Amino acid sequence: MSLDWQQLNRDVTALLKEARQRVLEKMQVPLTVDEKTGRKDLVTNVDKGNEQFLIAGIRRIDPDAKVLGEEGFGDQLTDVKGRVWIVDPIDGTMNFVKQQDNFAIMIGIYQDGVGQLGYIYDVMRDVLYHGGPRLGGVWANQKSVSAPADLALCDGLIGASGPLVIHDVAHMQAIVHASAGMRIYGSAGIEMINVMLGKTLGYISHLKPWDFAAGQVLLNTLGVRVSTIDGQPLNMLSSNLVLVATEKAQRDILQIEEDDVSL
Ligand code: 2AM
Ligand code: CA
Ligand code: CA
Ligand code: CA
Repeated sequence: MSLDWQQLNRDVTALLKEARQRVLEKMQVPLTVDEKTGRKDLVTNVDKGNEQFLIAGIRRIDPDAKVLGEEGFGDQLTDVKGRVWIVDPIDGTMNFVKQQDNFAIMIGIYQDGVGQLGYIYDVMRDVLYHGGPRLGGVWANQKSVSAPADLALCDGLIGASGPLVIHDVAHMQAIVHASAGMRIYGSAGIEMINVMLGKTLGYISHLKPWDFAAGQVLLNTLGVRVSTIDGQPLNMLSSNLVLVATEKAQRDILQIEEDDVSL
């Protein structure tokens, strides 16, 4: 049951590099785009093909593990016992379709619900963010990433999903108002990279496990808090209103939630 995590990391890195090449090749021909729940929730042939490719690779690397994939090619999970790989084959599908940029391939590896390794691959910039407790740090390709500054909410930019702000869910407008400004990138993976790099101090969005699994491992390794909007641990099998924030900004945002202030 003892696993060589360094070897596993090399295998996952090789798998992701190959996945990226395949995605770039498929981008040369017209995409097949379908709606999932509506016109703003898309899936393409590349999302599906890449998930199948990644899961086949994961089965070779770690045959005993369970796999949860957004597009449904993995296992049906009822619990998070044992080793669980969580896969988002294309994060930011709308960006992928409309911009051919600002999307990511993501994998999170958990053991009994505890994050072990995370991978967020910024495909167009060719930067693979990877790390976690099993590697003792976070890297952007070969370069070590250091912990972002612990900024208070008023001292930095906050990432958000558009609908939350428009509908003012969970005091989003008050939070944005208290920050230095809001940014919307349209990909949970790219948003979490920005927090890791200190470009934003946080990110708030309604997310599924495959949207936050990789980022949670990487961010926690850098001392960034990942919780529900109420400061509770995330449920790894359902949707969560996710709050990513530096320690100080998390405290500020939880205070706004508690005070129930509005603009
Ligand atoms: P996806 O592209 O993998 O679906 C867009 O704001 C971000 O939120 C993306 O990271 C997107 O992931 C995620 N997201 C989660 N649920 C979504 C939904 N129902 N529709 C569109 N994007 C969603
Ligand atoms: Ca999707
Ligand atoms: Ca996603
Ligand atoms: Ca996706």
